[in-house]
Amino acid sequence: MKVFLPDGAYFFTLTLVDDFSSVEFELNDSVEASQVVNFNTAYEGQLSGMSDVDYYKVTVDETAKLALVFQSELSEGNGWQYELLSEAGSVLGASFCNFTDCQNGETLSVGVQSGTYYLKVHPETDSVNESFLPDGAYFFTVTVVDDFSTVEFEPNNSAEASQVVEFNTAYEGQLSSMSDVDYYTFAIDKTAKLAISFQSELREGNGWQYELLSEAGSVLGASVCDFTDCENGETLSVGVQSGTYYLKSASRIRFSK
Ligand SMILES: [Ca+2]
Ligand SMILES: [Ca+2]
Ligand SMILES: [Ca+2]
Repeated sequence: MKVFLPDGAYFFTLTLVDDFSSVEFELNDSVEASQVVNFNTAYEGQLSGMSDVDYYKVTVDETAKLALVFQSELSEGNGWQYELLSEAGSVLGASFCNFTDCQNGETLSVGVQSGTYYLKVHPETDSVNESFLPDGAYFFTVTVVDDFSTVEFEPNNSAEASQVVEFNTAYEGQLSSMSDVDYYTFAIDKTAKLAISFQSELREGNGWQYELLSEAGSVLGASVCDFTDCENGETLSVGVQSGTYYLKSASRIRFSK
């Protein structure tokens, strides 16, 4: 197939750079082989093939908010998928990074307890076709943010495991997978009108569904938040008595088996 033969010469240069502290080291394809990384340090890695997976490991010694900044060198339609995993392997936060959004950089914030956590980076698509491999490097920085009061703490997948939240405080959460469900709980000590303001970071066609539940589990109010409306923010108002309530958030499209 000579027609596919690239014409002309190609050139390359090998250079040994002394400062290797912030670069990826293969093989790092499993939790066991994960590369230990430091906070507040920009790392540069790349996916070498569709089967490449990169694991990085951080240790947190306090309850904190982890901010993960992820960015790509190039604007790639088939980009990167990355996940923040607990030591036990549960997904605490996840994101797809592609196109110019990824080139501009994005931040994923997750509340964590002290412990060991893993960042897993792999191709956005599950295909083994190498034409879907994102080109160029990716960059990430993990930072511990002192103010962790307004972030979601996983696992919060049931009323029993719900996260206690305060009034008049903006919380940031995310659905880490289609099966992720987030529960928040709060107590009300009088008859009142409860206003829930809900907003999304991005304009998403498959948006969020959230519900206000009574302690017994009845749905007192519900809304679907999607597209520009959700990006702009909306408010759901419900009259409530004193008692315990839950806010439940889930993805709008639910897959059933
Ligand atoms: Ca790699
Ligand atoms: Ca790897
Ligand atoms: Ca979540």
